[in-house]
Amino acid sequence: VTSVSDNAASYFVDRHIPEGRGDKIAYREAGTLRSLTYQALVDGSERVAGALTQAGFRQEERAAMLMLDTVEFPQVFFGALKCGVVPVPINTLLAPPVYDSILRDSRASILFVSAPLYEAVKPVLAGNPYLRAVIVIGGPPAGDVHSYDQFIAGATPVETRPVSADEVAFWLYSSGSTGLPKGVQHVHSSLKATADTYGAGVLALSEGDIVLSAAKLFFAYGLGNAMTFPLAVGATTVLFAGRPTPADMIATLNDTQATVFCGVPTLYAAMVAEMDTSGAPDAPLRRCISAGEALPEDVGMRWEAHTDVAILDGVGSTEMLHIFLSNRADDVEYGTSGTPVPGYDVRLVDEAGDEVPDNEIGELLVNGASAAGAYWNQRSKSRATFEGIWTRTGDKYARRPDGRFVYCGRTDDMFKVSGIWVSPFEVEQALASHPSVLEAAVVAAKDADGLEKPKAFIVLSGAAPDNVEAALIDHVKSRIGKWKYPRWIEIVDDLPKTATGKIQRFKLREGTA
Ligand code: 3SK
Repeated sequence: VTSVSDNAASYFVDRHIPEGRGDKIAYREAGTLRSLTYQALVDGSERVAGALTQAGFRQEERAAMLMLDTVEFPQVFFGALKCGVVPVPINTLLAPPVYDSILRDSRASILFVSAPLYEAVKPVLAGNPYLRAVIVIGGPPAGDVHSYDQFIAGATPVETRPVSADEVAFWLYSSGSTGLPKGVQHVHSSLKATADTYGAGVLALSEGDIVLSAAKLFFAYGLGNAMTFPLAVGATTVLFAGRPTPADMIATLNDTQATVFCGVPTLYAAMVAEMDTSGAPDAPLRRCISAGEALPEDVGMRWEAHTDVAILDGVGSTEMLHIFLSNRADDVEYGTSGTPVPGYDVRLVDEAGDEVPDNEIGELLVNGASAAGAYWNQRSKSRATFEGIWTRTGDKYARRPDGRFVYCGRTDDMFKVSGIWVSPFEVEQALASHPSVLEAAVVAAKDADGLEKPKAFIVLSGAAPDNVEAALIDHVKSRIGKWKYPRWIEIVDDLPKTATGKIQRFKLREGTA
């Protein structure tokens, strides 16, 4: 059974016109004069749907989106949803080989790319067998590449088409422990499920809110914060397209008078340090949230001392689309991930699958309506993660007798930097491809704020060349992505290994190698 109202675009976009919000600003870009009313979002997304349809793109084909957070992002995302094309937002910080792998894996037939990101993806376009069109946002057309303005110019608008609530709406790519990204498939109803649970129950936005999310729209956390949650209530979202430096975030809070701020621990730590010298923003903040990695207690307390607003730390995943465990505005305990968000059930299990008692560590499993169906074309990984109604998170937690959950690490060696997954294996492979490196091992180490960053142990292939550390850092950035480079490099004679030759990363972590 299909219906127009089951298309997520109907609830998040179209509904605002009969509800009288046509003239209200849905999006405003920080630092530019560009904004988008709810009416312009409806019209723009219908034009994108028309342009896609008239250019021959069909239901279920994938539209890759390598896009900055600008007003075109929601128009392309919902335009695709409206005509049944599946948008695939992609992390904008990756390197060409990873773009190549995602574009091939998804078999995207059209790519929307923001002009400043075009050079990063250009090297992999010519050899791609699936792409039939590349649309550049904010750039002039050249050769086979069309400009966005040109693409939508003559399009006849297409209204939201009926879909089934269970139909795949969009994909997000999530890093895996082998470093190969997996396409996480989400259905139309998942977007509203996160808005009805975390959005309504924890964030509790209202129409008068102005939301600023430092987490970008390509990331599940940012997609909820800056798209579905504000659109669910008819609020206004501020889009910040650049790198969110602490000074820029404070200035943007001031300029836009934002009421809600969504950050990640690394940024909160840097903003707190900035506020120690330059003072707190004077925006009327009423909600601040954090996810991506555990928020250090000290960072939460210092932020609250500066702003008088608590940070609600929570945990979510790309597979569950948004946050399912969180602190609440009237019940914050820093150093914990809080309690299950209403609408989600969680269990902690041991390796045999049996529930563990309070205060014992188990793997966190979660059940909720926003769970993804599967990873695209990855049967065994899908089966290992999506077990009936339960989704395995790979996170180890302990539940305290008061019901709060305390993060205890990962079941694998993965860790997060600024809220985005890093696979040690992937960084090691990038390091090992440098001619000066014989072997490499990477573990998470804590910085001065207690936040995890990659640390590399390197066995050199010969005498150390000058500035080998800087050369290795540049090499990693250019191969796998800008945030994954090792912040510390230690040159060692050999690496600790098991009898079968596996690196014993735990020894490096503990300093017992
Ligand atoms: O990392 C998280 O905690 C998170 C939160 C919301 C959505 C997605 C993710 C990965």
